[in-house]
Order: sequence, then C-alpha cells, then structure tokens
Amino acid sequence: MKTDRSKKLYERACQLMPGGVNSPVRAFRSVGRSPLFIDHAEGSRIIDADGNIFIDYVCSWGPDILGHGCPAVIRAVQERLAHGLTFGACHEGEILLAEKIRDHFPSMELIRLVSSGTEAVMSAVRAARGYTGRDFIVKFEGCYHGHSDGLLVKGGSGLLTGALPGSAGVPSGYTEATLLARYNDLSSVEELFARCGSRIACVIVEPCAANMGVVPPKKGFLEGLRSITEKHGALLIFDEVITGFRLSIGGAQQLYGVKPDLTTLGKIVGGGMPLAAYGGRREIMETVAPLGSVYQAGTLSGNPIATAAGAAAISELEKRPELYTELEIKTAKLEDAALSAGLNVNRAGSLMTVFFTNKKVTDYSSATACDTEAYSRYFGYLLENGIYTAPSQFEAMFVSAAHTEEEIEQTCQLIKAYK
Ligand code: HOZ
Repeated sequence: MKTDRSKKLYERACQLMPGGVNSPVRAFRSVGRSPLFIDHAEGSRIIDADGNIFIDYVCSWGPDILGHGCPAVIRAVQERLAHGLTFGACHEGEILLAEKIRDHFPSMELIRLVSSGTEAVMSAVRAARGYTGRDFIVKFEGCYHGHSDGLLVKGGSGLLTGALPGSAGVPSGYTEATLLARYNDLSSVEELFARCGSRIACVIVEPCAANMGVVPPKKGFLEGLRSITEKHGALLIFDEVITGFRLSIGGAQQLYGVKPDLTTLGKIVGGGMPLAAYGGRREIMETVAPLGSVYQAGTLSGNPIATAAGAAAISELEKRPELYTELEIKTAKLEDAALSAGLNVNRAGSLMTVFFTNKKVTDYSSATACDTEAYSRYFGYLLENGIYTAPSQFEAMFVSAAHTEEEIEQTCQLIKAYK
C-alpha cells in the first residue's frame, strides 16, 4: 500500500495542527500508524491521497448511513447553495427538518437545532439543570457525550483511545457535580440516588453505548433508568448522537421502547453536514431562551445547507423502510464471520465492534481489559487488504446502505481468514 502522499500531507499538517489532526482519534496513534489523508469518497468507498481505495466501515463515524455522496442529499445541498450559505435568521428549512425529527422522535416535543453533538449534549444538560434546579448529573463510565467540560470524566471514544481518564484544562469544580455509574449496572445508579437523589438533575446515557466499542444495554437497564429517574424527579437524557436514525428510524428509544425526557441527536440528522439537535418534553424545553432563562445560542445553528442535507437524508430513510432490515442482515453477516474466526463481537443493528478479549464486554472495565495491540494488528491487516475500520478498539464499525453484497462477502472472507 503506497502512503507517500499521505505521509507528506501529515508532515505538513503537523506543522499547523496539534498532532496534525482536527479530532484526536483520526490520528491513528493508538494503532501505531500515521493517518491516511482522504481525497474523496463515493458510496461505500473512500479513496486516499495516494489513490488507495478502501471499503469504508467508518462512514464518517456514523453520518453516512446512505453511503457517501447519496445523490438525493447532494441534490438538496446543491439546490440550497444557490440561495446563500448562512443567514443567521429564521428560514423554512429549519421547520422542515424539525418536523421530520419530531415525526420519528415523538418524545422531542420541542427541538433546538445546533451544530455539533457536543453542543447538543452540553445544552441538554443545561436545560435539565435549569428545569430541575439541581446541579448533579449522572453519567456512565465509558460513555462519551462530546468534549464539554463537565462530561469529560471517564469518557469513551478518544479518551479511551488515548487512555485518558479525563482531560487537562478542566477545573475540578467543573466535574465535581458529575457522578459516575457503571453501564448496565442499575445498582450503581441506585447507590448514587440513595446518597444524593434530591440533588441529581439528570441521568445521561448512550442507550446503546458505542464509544467504548459497541455495548448494548442489558434487558431492563434502560427501563430501570427510567423508573429510578422518575422516582427521584430527575430527568433521563438519551444521547442518541450515534444511535438516532441508526438503530431504527426512531433511534434506540423506538427500538427499546423507552421514552426519555430529553434526547440529543447528531451525525445522521445532519446528512453529513455539521448539524445536531436536542429536544424533549415541552415544559422542559420551554426553559430554553427566549422562552425561559436557560441560555444557548449559535450563529450557524439551523444552517440552511445543513438543514437541507439533514431533511434530504431523513426523507431517503423514510422512502426505504426495508433499509434497516437490510443493514441488520449485512452487519449480522460480518458478525458471523468474526465469530467463526473466533473473535469476540458485540453488535446492535448496523453497529458492531470486534473486541480483543476473551470475556463478554458489557461495561467500561470489560472494554478496557481488551488487548489494544491485538486490535492494532487486526486493524492493520484489514487496512492492508482494502478495508477501512475505526483506528481504535473503542469505536464502532458502521455499515451503510451503499455496502454491496459483494463487498460484505469480500470483508467476511478477509475476517474469516484472520489469524
Ligand atoms: N467522536 C468520534 C468518535 N466517536 C470521532 C470523530 C472524529 O475523529 O472525526
């Protein structure tokens, strides 16, 4: 595999950006390589600056459920482009997208559009605190909710990749109100509520964790969170930045049948553009300015190009109800291939992770017991054979509508041959 051009670009990038990147996981450090620079992407493939072609199972970390450059999304963007890039003012496209979101996430009675998943989560937590008048929040070890100060405690994704328990630059006062529980362990949540239930504003959770690798909720876990929070007058926030429009068109809450008070969305909802959303029960969202005293704003919030892309992507998903079954079938084939190679796999719908450990991965401590060097070898093997997967043990593999039967079969053969 030729990497001369990527290497040269990386050297230049390192002169300009920390670690040569704009987001740490993509630096490939945890897999002991230097990053590939992508030139373009089409359907299920990405092509790097050296002309290497890969079947892409990162899919921009989730947004590209329809594959890269879905014609309907590109058309919608091109049509909007002619009308201006940003207004910083109200426009109909925001309403069209918000209506679509509410159609599929009826728990989101009022919605605010923002520009990134981090912003959505930070704002939802603020709304939960504003509504309840309480300060504490409960998050789970290994769940990642973006990089806002109070949530950078035992997070997943890049924090796990870099083996960091938290982040420098966050004053301890900012995380003192963040209480940690164990994923899939209701007793750890009950203990926190027994100690300080009247001070807890919310429990925030990835309803299917995907930032310590994929870790589905055990039966009864989400229902348990629902009843504990209700009992104590705290709110339940589902961070569906990854699972929204991915596990089903109505996300994890539709799939698992548990209704949160607040939901955050990102990735697919923006159709590949920088857009995210938070929303929930009307009376909670009415605390957000200008209706209420919880402040949150953004120049590019509800950007017309991004709303057009998001609405077009969701329209495509609506037109293809069979798509979720097809994604499930394709990903189950990859899962079977990994199992037959003796690998340890977790899968939820079209999200999957191969873990290098002998034990079942159900939470942070079982995820962090994985052999990350073994993952690096597996990653390198796939990459050298034309398969692009996440450059970290603690991320998901994403399957899209654009992956063909042949590509899935080719990937399965490679996985089965892995020694
Ligand atoms: N937070 C993303 C993974 N869960 C990484 C995004 C990126 O590096 O582009």
